[in-house]
Amino acid sequence: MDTKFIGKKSAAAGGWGALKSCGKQLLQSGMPISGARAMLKANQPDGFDCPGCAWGDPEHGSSFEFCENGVKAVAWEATEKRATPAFFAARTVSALRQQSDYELELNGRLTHPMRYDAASDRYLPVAWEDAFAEIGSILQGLDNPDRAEFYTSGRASNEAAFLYQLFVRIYGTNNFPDCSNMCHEASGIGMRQAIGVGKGTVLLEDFEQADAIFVIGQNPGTNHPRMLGDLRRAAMRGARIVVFNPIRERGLERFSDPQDKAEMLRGGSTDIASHYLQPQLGGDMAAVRGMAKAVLAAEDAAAAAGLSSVLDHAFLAEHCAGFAEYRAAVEATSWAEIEDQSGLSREEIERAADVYIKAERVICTWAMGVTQHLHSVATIREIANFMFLRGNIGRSGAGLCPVRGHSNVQGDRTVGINEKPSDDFLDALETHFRFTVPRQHGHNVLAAIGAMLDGSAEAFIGLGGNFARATPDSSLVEKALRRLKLTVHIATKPNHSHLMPGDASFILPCLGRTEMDLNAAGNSQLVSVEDSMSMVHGSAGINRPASPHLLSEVEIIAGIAQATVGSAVVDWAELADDYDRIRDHIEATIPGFENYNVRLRKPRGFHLRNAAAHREWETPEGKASFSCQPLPEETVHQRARRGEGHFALQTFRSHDQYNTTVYGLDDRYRGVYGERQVIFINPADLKAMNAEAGDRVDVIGEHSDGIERVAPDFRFVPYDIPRGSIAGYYPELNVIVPLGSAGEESDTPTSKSVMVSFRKRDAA
Ligand SMILES: Nc1nc2c(c(=O)[nH]1)N[C@H]1C(S)=C(S)[C@@H](COP(=O)(O)OP(=O)(O)OC[C@H]3O[C@@H](n4cnc5c(=O)[nH]c(N)nc54)[C@H](O)[C@@H]3O)O[C@H]1N2
Ligand SMILES: Nc1nc2c(c(=O)[nH]1)N[C@H]1C(S)=C(S)[C@@H](COP(=O)(O)OP(=O)(O)OC[C@H]3O[C@@H](n4cnc5c(=O)[nH]c(N)nc54)[C@H](O)[C@@H]3O)O[C@H]1N2
Ligand SMILES: [Mo]
Repeated sequence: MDTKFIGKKSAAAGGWGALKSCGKQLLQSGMPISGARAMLKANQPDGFDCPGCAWGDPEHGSSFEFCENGVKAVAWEATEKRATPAFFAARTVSALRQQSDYELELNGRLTHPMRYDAASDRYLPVAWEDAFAEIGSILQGLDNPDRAEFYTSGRASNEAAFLYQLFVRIYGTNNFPDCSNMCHEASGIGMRQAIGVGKGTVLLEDFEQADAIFVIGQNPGTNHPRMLGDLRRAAMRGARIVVFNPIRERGLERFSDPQDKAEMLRGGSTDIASHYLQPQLGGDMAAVRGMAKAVLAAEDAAAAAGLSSVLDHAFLAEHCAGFAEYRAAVEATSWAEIEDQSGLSREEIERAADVYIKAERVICTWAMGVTQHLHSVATIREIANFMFLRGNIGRSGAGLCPVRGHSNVQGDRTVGINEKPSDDFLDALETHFRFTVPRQHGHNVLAAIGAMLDGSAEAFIGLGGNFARATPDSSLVEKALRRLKLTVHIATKPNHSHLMPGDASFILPCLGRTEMDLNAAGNSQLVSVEDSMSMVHGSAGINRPASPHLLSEVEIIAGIAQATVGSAVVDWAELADDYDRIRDHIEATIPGFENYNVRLRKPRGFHLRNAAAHREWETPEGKASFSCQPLPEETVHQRARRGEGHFALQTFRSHDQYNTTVYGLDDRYRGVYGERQVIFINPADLKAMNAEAGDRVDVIGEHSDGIERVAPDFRFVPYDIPRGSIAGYYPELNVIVPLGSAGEESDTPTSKSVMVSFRKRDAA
């Protein structure tokens, strides 16, 4: 068997490997100088916000915070390669469709607005004004504004996102499918129910004070590398780090900090996790309940022995509702159930609970390993329950920390990208701008796809992103896009969604975050973003734009808006000419943005107040609310065990990708090189199937809806992962993630628990 693609794993995350990879990235980008210049300004007070992730920035941002994947994101945007009109003239759209995600973006930055020409099956250049006029006239011509879908990817700035939602609501719909629907939706919903605020309660400084940090379903070594620095500092001063992850992720085991010269010279590294638990996919609610059970048992034992209590009785009495019911639910959950569903032993869970009990201050962080399951909201409620037991919220060094994905996904929600807007927000828009706002809730991602498939949606506008590849059943979604009257993509680089043109189709190229955005008078415009810690800060690009024909996202939205709804309510051109004016409108309609234009220009920006962090509970009960659900009757992993040859599959990210953007074909931390069509699987499972490393198989979707789903030609990689749970990369595997399986309440595709089987491919 050919297993050349399986190689050595990095000994630790970070280190010289990261530096080497950076150098390579900068060289390949063809723009080392500008790249390096850009790098030095990332996440600095007077530079741009790194488009890599939504981790917070340190107070003293004077020295560059090194981050390999931040460099990749910046270099990827700063490439010298260009997808020009000549490039498009030389290739039909059908031919471009044969390129992989990796190859497509490698073609470089888009330079001109383009319009699809069906006769030649090519994209041809179009004048901005003509594009706006045609888009406006098609949108005006729809019978009903609810027949258009307005997608947002989480890189858009607060200013672009606010202007976009304003335009769309004046147009008359709340159809705002956004990447959040596939990402942290469950976190927002679960936390709003539990603590009244759908955002994390901690600040970066809290990581300096926590005695224990629980990291659940997250791979920061790849996706939030700057978080590793904070975890490492915590580990070095003796804080315990407890990881829940079915896969042994390098960055959570050991990290060598490129900022630490002594460590780099020694070739040393720091152990990150003090406890590494490997649950089955979807087993976290059971695991957390098990820890709660252990905490309650410890409380009983302490009471019997006359020792001081384990629970924070004062917090429970003063701040919480539903504790008695929760205790009963925990008692009703047996250890047998917990062990079977989590895949962890009682002893392991008790050891983790012991860390929790002994720690005065605990932070719990999580990401997609928690949010992309059927029972994600229930799991997040359980995490909150667990944290309430010892009052681990609303005091320093403690709290809940969902680690966001896209660099401004949290800000986009804050400024109104929401298909279910609150009445307060709509009232504020109506009073301030004096137009009748649409009140009916709109479409999220899955509803938008449903509407495209049943013909009730006729237009799709994408503010960034790669809708057709990021969504489940991606081959169906591609077809759905092609049936529309209008598709518009505001983008920086070509991707597969652009190659699914409707009757009229436009690619509108915009400035990236790292590029200078000058207005008519030549003044540099500032945008703003909000990180996972609710810090809002400014961002101004420093690189020369990839093409003189680019417009900023704000200008593009203003152009479409002017052509569609005119300037009766808002003078779009005036707002686009000075983003301070947009911020004045945000300040006037959204709480927390007082004095926005002044505070934004402070070095670290400002913090949006989080009531729960002050122990003010904006829940119906006015308290922190325990939930008392039973565990799911059966998870996909448990069901898979009953089916012959069935497995629970999670789809995650390699070290060389940013969502659907594939930077390269290696996954250094997992020892895979030059290949993305792989399945990580327990060696005992391979043996039981009579299979070996490198064997080729088709992955077959086994969702119970009778639809045949096949991801062809994947190869096995033996890996340290529990038996029955397997893993492979998104977006390639999105063809077998079923649209019909969505999280309860969150409606998020269940991309971390897909039932599959394998079909051997002929050795030929
Ligand atoms: N370089 C880079 N940075 C990124 C991104 C990127 O693609 N590249 N994407 C950005 C975005 S939009 C997001 S949302 C974040 C994503 O950040 P992550 O959530 O870290 O992303 P995933 O790769 O999906 O990793 C999920 C992790 O959860 C684990 N996991 C999966 N299922 C389970 C489970 O049931 N239980 C437990 N306990 N663990 C589980 C997986 O093994 C994996 O380690 O990163 C952001 N930052
Ligand atoms: N199976 C599976 N599916 C998933 C996930 C998973 O873990 N598994 N994760 C989900 C998650 S968490 C998310 S957030 C979504 C991501 O879904 P999206 O946000 O839709 O996808 P991205 O890949 O981030 O978008 C990449 C494209 O954005 C454009 N772009 C880049 N920078 C800019 C910019 O500055 N402005 C504009 N206008 N465009 C820009 C480029 O053209 C690029 O091709 O995918 C989801 N899908
Ligand atoms: Mo995300």
